[in-house]
Amino acid sequence: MSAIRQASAPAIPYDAIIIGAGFSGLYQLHKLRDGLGLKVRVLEAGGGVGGTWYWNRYPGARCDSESFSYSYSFSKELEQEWEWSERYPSHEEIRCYLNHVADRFGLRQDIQLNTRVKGAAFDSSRDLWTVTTESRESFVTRFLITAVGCISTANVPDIPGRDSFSGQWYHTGRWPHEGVDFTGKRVGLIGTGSTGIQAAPVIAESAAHLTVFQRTANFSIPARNAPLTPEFIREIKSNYPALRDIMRSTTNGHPFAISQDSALAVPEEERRARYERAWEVGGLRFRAEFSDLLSDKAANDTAVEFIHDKIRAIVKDPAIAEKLIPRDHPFATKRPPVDTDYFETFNRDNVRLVDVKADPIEAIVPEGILLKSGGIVPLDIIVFATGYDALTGSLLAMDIRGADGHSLREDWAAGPCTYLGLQAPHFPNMFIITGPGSPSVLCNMPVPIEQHVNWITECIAYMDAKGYSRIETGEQEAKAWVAHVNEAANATLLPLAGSSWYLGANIPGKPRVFMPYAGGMARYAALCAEVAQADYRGFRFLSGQTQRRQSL
Ligand code: NA7
Repeated sequence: MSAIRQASAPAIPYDAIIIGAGFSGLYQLHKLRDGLGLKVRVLEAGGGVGGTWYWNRYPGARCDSESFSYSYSFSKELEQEWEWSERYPSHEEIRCYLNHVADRFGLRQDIQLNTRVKGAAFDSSRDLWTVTTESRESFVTRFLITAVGCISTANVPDIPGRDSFSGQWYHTGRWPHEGVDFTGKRVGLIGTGSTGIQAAPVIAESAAHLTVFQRTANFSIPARNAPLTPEFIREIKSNYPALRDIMRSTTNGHPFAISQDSALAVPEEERRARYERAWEVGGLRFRAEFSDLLSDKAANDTAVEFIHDKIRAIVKDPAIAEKLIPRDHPFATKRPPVDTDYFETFNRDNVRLVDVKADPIEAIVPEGILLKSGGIVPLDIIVFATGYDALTGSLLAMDIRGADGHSLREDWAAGPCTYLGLQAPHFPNMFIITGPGSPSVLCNMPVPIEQHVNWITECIAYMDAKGYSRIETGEQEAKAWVAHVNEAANATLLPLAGSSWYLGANIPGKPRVFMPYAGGMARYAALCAEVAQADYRGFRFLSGQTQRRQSL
């Protein structure tokens, strides 16, 4: 606890309670405890650290950011001692990395596992939060920091008859730790987002038969995953500062620059040759080949046409290829998957594609999936790769009550409302890491995570130095920020993907609001820094109960 608090404040059990022990919770603990000397506890629902990566163990699960960039930058020693083995890290390797971080920085002693937070309530008379868990423990704390991840609350569609299924079913985000043996089984995979696209080729290799139930055809770029060579690792390790500079200077936090060239400004032949090269290089770099793929529909159409041709060239059966060709959204307006042999999988004899837009899933029956046409697809295992209640699901699963009894669920009934994605009005002393209204899922996640954690830590240090007990933002600030988030999204093609989880459109009844900040990571970080420099413009600080106004 800081000197100021020790001298003037009554004994308070915790300075900060952090919810979640993933990438963000681990770093936030390190910064507050080891940087500011605060008393901090992390409450984590899982039985281990890792957050999203603790739960996501489905076949083929790996990150689509390149491994060396999907890492912390705060410790030069950590950067040098950790060795990634492949271009994209597998879920096992990411868990190893995060467990190594937890051990190396002595974090475990302040992390309480198997502890699901049920709710939290703010006491305005004392400027303190009381956090309660499902096992009825409670914790009193000055600051509440949610590090609950953006894609952690599994969406299992409520298909009639699910519980009547005589086989096994699994959601990819709740995968059994012991794995699932597909040998000799007839497997149904529902969903063709990043997850389904990663899982299908791996499941097809061991299952007797795989049926992929596709509602919306998706774009995918070959990942070109491969082991990293010792020379490459040496090169990365000697260039980390420059690579981190690139990551912090781009819109999306990835370690490559986005081309300045418009796709429309180069002759067709050159454009095709460039797409061809980018396809061979693979991964999210494909999107960076031209500057305007996400801002100009005609430019985007050139990428769409190229990818359509690739799907036609890879998939041998022209009728199946046509079904796999995405037509309802521009390229990269939904989170763009990267794959290993996804389209090739449909050339296998043991794989079938069912277009559930043409023949919808009517029900799950004991023997498999019943389609509207009356046909039954017989199955032993159903895998739901049906995504998440993203960005708000995990926050609203808790009953969070702010000042004057405000409920986060009620306040956000029409959509999330935050200032900078960092705080909601009426929820003083509560910070949200990579919440709605921040760049979060539009980026390589460790970049916004480190930026948020650093900002929150500096803000708390500032408050302690000034003797403030409360920080809160106002409705005007949040409304203006939400308007800016909309404006930033509307300057891109992103809202054109009507069924995207960025818009909440994948969850029945969820308000359709474009949630992440599309104005770019670098611009966002500069804005946050500017706010901090201007004595936290848009926030109000109070000392004790004196309600002294600052900044607003
Ligand atoms: P996504 O991207 O939300 O994909 C979910 C998929 O499941 C998508 O194809 C959906 O079709 C499909 N879906 C959802 N509900 C149904 C029902 N009821 N019937 C048929 N199909 C359905 O989730 P992922 O797990 O793949 O990826 C999430 C993120 O994790 C990813 O973007 C990376 O950031 C990591 P739809 O497109 O809605 O028609």
